[in-house]
Amino acid sequence: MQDEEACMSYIAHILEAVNAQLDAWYINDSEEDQRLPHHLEPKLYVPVQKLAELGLAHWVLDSNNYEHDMELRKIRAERGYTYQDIVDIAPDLLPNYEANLKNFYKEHMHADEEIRFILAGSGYFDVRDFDDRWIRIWAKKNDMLVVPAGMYHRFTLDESEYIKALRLFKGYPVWTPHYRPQDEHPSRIQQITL
Ligand code: KMT
Repeated sequence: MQDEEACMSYIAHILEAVNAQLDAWYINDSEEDQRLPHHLEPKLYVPVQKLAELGLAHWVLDSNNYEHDMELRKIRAERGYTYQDIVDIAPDLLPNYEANLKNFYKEHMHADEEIRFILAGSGYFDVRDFDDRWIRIWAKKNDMLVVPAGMYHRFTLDESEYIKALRLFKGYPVWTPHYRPQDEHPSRIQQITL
């Protein structure tokens, strides 16, 4: 029975991965609560191919089994992700929650990739397209996302106000945000000359 359940859960995961579409859309510039979806009117969704063209990588993995997941092991080995830790973000879990959420939401880039595997909850990663327009990516449980080095982005919780994510990194982790503008930063120059 247990084997059967495990098998069904595995098949469900494969089907989900095959149909993997990351929910993403262009947003308005309203000053309303950042946790709202901020859709344009009418809504304008962004296909996953467009995200790939921007350099974003995405997988749907099995977060319930991430410690033993072979696909995750393969990605870590191939891309050199040697470090990992877990971050839990919610009003009652994160000290100085409102201030921290504001900081995550300030437009910035990093010198390295930002790799997040969502283990529970959900949140919005906003990234700039090549025309400098914001695309909102709704990252949910089982989504693994790589924001390339040098890409302007920001993060906010959504209305559920909870996310738990595995953070991965190549080597010793450096989380430093470099706030816009960063026109002279080598990672920024490399990103725009892709
Ligand atoms: C971080 O480093 O904690 C973040 O980038 C916030 C988003 S992680 C879901």
